[in-house]
Amino acid sequence: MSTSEQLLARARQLIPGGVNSPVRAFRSVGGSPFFVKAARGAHLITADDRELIDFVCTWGPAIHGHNHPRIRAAIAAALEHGTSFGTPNPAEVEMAELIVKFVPSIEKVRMCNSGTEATMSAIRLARGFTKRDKIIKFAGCYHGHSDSLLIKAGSGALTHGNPDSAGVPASFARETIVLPFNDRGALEAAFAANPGQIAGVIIEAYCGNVGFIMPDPGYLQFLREITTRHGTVLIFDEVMTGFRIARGGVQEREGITPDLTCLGKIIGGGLPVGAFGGRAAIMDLIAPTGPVYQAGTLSGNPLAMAAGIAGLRLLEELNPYERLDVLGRKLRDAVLSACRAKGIAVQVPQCGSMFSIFFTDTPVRDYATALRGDAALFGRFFHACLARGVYLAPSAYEAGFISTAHDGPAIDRACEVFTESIRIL
Ligand code: KE4
Repeated sequence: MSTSEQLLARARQLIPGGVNSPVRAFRSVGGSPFFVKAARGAHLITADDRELIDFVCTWGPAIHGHNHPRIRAAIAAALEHGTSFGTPNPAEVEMAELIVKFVPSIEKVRMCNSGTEATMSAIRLARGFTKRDKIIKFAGCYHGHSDSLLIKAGSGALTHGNPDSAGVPASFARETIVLPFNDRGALEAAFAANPGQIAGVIIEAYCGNVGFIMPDPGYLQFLREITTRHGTVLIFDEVMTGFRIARGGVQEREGITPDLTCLGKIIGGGLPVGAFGGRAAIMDLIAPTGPVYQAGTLSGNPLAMAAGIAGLRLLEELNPYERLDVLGRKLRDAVLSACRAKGIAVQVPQCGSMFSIFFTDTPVRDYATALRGDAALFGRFFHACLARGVYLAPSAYEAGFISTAHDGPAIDRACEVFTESIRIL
């Protein structure tokens, strides 16, 4: 047995599925997950000493590649002074100043410890601000695993075929309206059917949890207009796209100003961090300045702040977004040309360092069209790439991520592997 197999056998005795997050379990692509003992740059090093080119990037945070020396040094320096104080610390102020500087729609921000906490808190805040109960989300969008949002969710929920999780009371689910992405009529109808009742709309403006799906031109502008018209809080869940699609996220690239924004992943530099922020008039309702309670023992802890600050400062210095888009286009073009040569239908939506691969001839613009992709073929493609040293997300319903560390040999080798893997499908 390989080291990974031995570890998995032990893990399965003690941890559900042997994993601490379902998407890691390879359930939709088949086979068994490998264990990783180290990571650096564009590579993972498995427990059996295989080196893999990594396009998961720990599900988004590693935009500078793994174990970047600047981030490592920042954590080490912070560690000299301790790990957590349970009091305000200077790094929290610096982090807040950076977030407000990068994301103009954010006037005030609260740190937490995961994307789930960020979106859960933003929903509660929208309800507290409007004194309404209903929220709108979109099929296939994943906003973490809080009860109100595990309805027709994407990512692992979709991968495992349980987009509506067990254990969520029907009374909770009734307050969540799920609409198709990219469908203006459905939005109009939902607001007409629930006048004065919709507290918030939460959206992944660029979807990254049902594969990668971008909005139709004008859709986000329409969403901003209709939520303003109805006094509904517009929440952009930029946990995945924040600081990745652009310095200021999708909202900067699209010129949209949401009322609240949820963040995570990149702002933690690989350590557990989430955040939510937005208009001061709304944020001031958060305890202790207002009646909407939200809290966290380790929120803003100095180690995670140090890692995140180092990562954001690097983004400020490097401004890598055009370079990342060049790498994304290289990958996209390699897959498109290989599939054309093979006669396989494929869609490769890509923007900057985010992409996904749908084996279908139908342009993918929502949950329904994403499901038309050939997930079994994706599974075969996934394993062909893995056998050749390239690790994609182990699900047809996830996005791929590229880091600045992929520039050079890694991206060239990955394009070769994609081409070879498609040729033998
Ligand atoms: P976390 O609670 O996992 O930190 O964040 C939840 C979340 C919220 N919003 C968006 C847009 C997200 O993509 C996520 C988490 N993304 C998944 C990957 N698709 C995390 C991977 C996992 O669940 O292990």
